[in-house]
Amino acid sequence: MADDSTPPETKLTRTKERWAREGRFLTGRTARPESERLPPGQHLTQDWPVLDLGVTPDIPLQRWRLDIYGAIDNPVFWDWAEFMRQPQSTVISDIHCVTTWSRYDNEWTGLTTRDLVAITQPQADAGFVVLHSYDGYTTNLTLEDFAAEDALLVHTWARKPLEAEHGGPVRLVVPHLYFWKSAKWLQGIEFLTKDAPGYWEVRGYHNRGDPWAEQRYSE
Ligand SMILES: Nc1nc2c(c(=O)[nH]1)N[C@H]1C(S)=C(S)[C@@H](COP(=O)(O)O)O[C@H]1N2
Ligand SMILES: [Mo]
Repeated sequence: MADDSTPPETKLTRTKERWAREGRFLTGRTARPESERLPPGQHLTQDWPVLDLGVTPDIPLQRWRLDIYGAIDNPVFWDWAEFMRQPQSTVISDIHCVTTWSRYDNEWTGLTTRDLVAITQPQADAGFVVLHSYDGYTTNLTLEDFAAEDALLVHTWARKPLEAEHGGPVRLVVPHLYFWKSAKWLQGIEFLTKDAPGYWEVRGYHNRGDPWAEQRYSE
């Protein structure tokens, strides 16, 4: 369950913190999405690696809840049936992970963040969003990045229920940023008037994470 305790360190989280200190994988090149599909320093993979803090929360659908709250006019606290009654969209997009793998043409189905914003009505001074996950993970986005046209809360991948190892029952997908911004096992979405850096953002990773600008690490 999500709580306020810091998730445990593992070999992988320690390695990734070291990469941030060393500036690992930075190429110094830049590329434009229009001219090249693969961002600088990335390589293509056909399979779909699993990356997380090392714990896969088990969330039966009858216990699953999504809390959406903070600087919004219409907070919602959905159970599974209510969440599934929201508007449904399907988007195909590419994944770019900061550990340098990319995966093309993933078919995602769920509630777009645009529809979510229309439902919850962020207040005029709400410029930031923090995602809270069932494993204790957090990550932050500007409201603008969160509400990107192709971002969505996903329950279905390639027409099958999203597997637990990839963040099921529900994860966020924000395709235009490195994949650490796409929180798995989503439990809460908090709208804020001030930015609040999340798990990786306070451990050497970039606050925004644009793969085309190679925003891997914080300065
Ligand atoms: N809740 C949660 N979400 C998370 C993470 C995590 O540890 N916990 N890891 C992030 C990172 S670093 C990556 S690269 C992607 C990996 O998603 P995947 O395992 O489906 O490939 O999930 C992101 N979302
Ligand atoms: Mo990652």
